[in-house]
Amino acid sequence: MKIERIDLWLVRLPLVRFFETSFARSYDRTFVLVRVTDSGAEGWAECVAEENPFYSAETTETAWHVITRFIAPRVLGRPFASAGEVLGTLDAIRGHPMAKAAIEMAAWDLDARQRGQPLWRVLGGTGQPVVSGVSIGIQDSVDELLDRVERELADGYRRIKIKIKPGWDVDVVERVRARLGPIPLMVDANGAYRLEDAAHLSALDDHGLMMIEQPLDYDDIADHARLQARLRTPVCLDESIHSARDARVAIEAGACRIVNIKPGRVGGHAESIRVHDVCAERNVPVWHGGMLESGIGRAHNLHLSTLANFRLPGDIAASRRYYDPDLIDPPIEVRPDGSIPVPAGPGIGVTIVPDRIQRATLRTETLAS
Ligand code: OSB
Ligand code: MG
Repeated sequence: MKIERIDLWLVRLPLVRFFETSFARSYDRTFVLVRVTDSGAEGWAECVAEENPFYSAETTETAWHVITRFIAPRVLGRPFASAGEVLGTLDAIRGHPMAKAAIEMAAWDLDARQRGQPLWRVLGGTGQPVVSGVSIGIQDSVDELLDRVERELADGYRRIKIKIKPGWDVDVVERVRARLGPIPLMVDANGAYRLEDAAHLSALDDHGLMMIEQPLDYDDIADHARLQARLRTPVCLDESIHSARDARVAIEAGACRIVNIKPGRVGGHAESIRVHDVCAERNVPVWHGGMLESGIGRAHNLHLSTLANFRLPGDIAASRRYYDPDLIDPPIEVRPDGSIPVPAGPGIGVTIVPDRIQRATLRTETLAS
């Protein structure tokens, strides 16, 4: 495989409904779309960096800059035996995992298509349908949230995650339990708490949550270990894990009992597999997170989610929760049993609609060897 050309699109899609976390409310999603080409064969991926540096330090603009100035010159025209070699050629570039992952994941799609294989097969997955949960943002009222939780369960989703922040946490969980009983439920704080909040957070222990995701700061592991020692609820790390080494260090420190994998956050599929394996060796379950991806990123996530240690429902979900229309047709759909079939066919296996990309495009750039 050789990447002869890279095309970038900066696109903006309206969200079907706003999405609110502890750090921001968004009404649309702006992201960088990537296509890599080798003698007519294509590979596609999207960069999960957001327009603002609130989830992580990267933004759409830093990703564009790093891809065009530093990543493209290192990968264009270079022969790769497989896409698994791409990330290693970028070692001189510190950080910027989302920018690296965008190119690396597009290379995996290209590699799989050239081999005539579905992506899950080259990643080492099973290709079995993926059990899906949903992530429900902070709402204007608890009643609104309860209605949404009910609707998602009726659609078949097998686990509910609600976003929390100070002032929207223990009471909200209590009301969800009071109305809906022992549903598979978890919470995600996106780093909104401090270790001093441990006593308050321990009230969550009475509610049988599957986990609390990223309660403390985005770059913290040590205080998560102190917090986990004080909670019965398993801590899951998202923002804090950027590599297999981070996962190993966090597990050894007792900072988490579950790990969220997002390939964009760790530099792509190859590093995701290493995170997956580090966790599997230590009997720590992983699950697949989401970054409000279009169908292109969502398809990548589905294929990766079929590796054996993805033992808990992921934040994958159907296209129509996010974009209508999606950039792919047919869209990703969830079955009544809450599972999502993995697209068949070579690579990510979805059909991209060029017109829809065109309509969403703010800027493009082409890089060639
Ligand atoms: O923390 O998992 C997160 C969305 C954007 C940024 C961070 C997160 C999220 C989600 C949504 O929780 C997951 C999804 O449905 O794509
Ligand atoms: Mg999260």
